[in-house]
Amino acid sequence: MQATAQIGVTGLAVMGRNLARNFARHGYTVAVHNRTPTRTKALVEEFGHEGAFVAAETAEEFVAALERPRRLMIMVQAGAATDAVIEEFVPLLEPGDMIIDGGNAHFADTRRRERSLRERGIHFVGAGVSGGEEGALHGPSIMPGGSPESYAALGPMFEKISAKVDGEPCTTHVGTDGAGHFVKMVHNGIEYADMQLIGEAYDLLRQVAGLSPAAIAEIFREWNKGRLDSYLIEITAEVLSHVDAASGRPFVDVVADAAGQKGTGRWTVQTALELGSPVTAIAQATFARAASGQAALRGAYRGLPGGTRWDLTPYEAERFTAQVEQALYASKLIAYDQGWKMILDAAEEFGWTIDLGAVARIWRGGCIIRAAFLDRIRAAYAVDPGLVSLLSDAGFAAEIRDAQVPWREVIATAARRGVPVPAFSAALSYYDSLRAERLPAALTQGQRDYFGAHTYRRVDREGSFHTLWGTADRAEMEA
Ligand code: NBP
Repeated sequence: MQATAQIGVTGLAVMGRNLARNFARHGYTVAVHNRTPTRTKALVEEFGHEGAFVAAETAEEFVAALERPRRLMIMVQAGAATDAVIEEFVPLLEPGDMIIDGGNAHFADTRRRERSLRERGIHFVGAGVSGGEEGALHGPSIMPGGSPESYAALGPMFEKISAKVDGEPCTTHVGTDGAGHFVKMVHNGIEYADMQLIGEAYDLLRQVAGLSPAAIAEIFREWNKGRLDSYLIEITAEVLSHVDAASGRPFVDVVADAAGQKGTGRWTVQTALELGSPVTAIAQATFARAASGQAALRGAYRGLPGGTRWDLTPYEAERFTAQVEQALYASKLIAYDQGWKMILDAAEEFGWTIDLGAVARIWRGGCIIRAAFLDRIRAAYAVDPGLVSLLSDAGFAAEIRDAQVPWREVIATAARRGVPVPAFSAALSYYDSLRAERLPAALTQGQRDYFGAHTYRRVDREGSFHTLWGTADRAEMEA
């Protein structure tokens, strides 16, 4: 077989097939391969007219079809399948060739694979791909990690097939080894938080303001014209205005209220615990999904006393709606700030150089959290690339200042009424914790020293100290 293909895609289920078509539609010759060859045949039969495909039945044919250095993209199930495919192809490759894993790999697996393939002279690029099957076909957000040399060879291709916003591609070289998959994981964690916050805003408007799903859909449409403008707000309005054909009831009322997850939110929280990154809003969003699925536990709690009910007048409902918008925006700002800080913490831990403004740029299109808001984040980093927090930016700080009263009133109302707002509350508590002059962590240190002689530091002197709690005079000694 003649080596004519600039890129090869192996794994032709929904994602791989659509990415292969996207490359072909942009003028690349694409070698295509799948473990089960019927998928390869089906792709070429159905979409062969869209561009230049080279169908390969065997791994050897596939590799032989690729121009050197070879660019081989794997789009198979994450985990063991990805390792199996790597093992199958590596003996057929040469130093300088590139393997791109576009699956949803855990970043630690990507780091392991990159290290092992580097020793064999092969560039391994863990690339987060966001946007689902539609994004894969029409323009995803692509988050590649790996060596700078591999990005030099792959970047122009990714830039062509990715989503574009204001003419700029939604891809960049995120960082070395697992940085791309790490950033994709945090994207999904932020997505969990964003969805949960929107869910809580809906629940408040429904339960406190007494509005119907259709009326709330209209409110979301209005919000989507302002600073909350985003794909998630847009689809929320669509879901809320949908009426179930079979029952004639609002769609949202006929769907079981137990939310699923594929595990990327859980990975974000597990990793955050290891890094010591307090991503509380993301964690609460993940736990909220878990709680929704605890049927027996919910049965045990159902009927226990809750808050006090009272009806709002139309004027009060309108005022409350405006307050919820403020609370949603402020909480969202905090959730994003937590995600960004987690990326900073990981960059320090793993030695990555990550341009946080570029991360905001590549999430403006193609992916699930795409939003006008990300342009603001990008602009904030353009002014100060070293921002420790989004709230160090004057514009965001002013918005959080303006949101203070409504943000707190909404959460207080939710508590009085007994409406659960785990992510709103987590965001506000995070904000209050970090702005506090003194935290009760001092007391925690005292307790730790009392029961475990863990020692403490003092505010007025250098060194580590331990109090002899069991003695009459409780003397302090330097540890
Ligand atoms: P799936 O995750 O459903 O995987 C199916 C593909 O994996 C098929 O091509 C299958 O081959 C192949 N495969 C399996 Br399973 N085990 C294999 C093995 N041992 N050796 C070789 N091939 C094997 O496909 P997908 O939904 O298109 O997703 C592909 C990747 O992209 C996944 O990692 C996914 O997490 C990620 N992703 C998915 C989305 C999405 O919206 N679906 C979004 C972003 C990222 P076969 O045809 O022979 O069974």
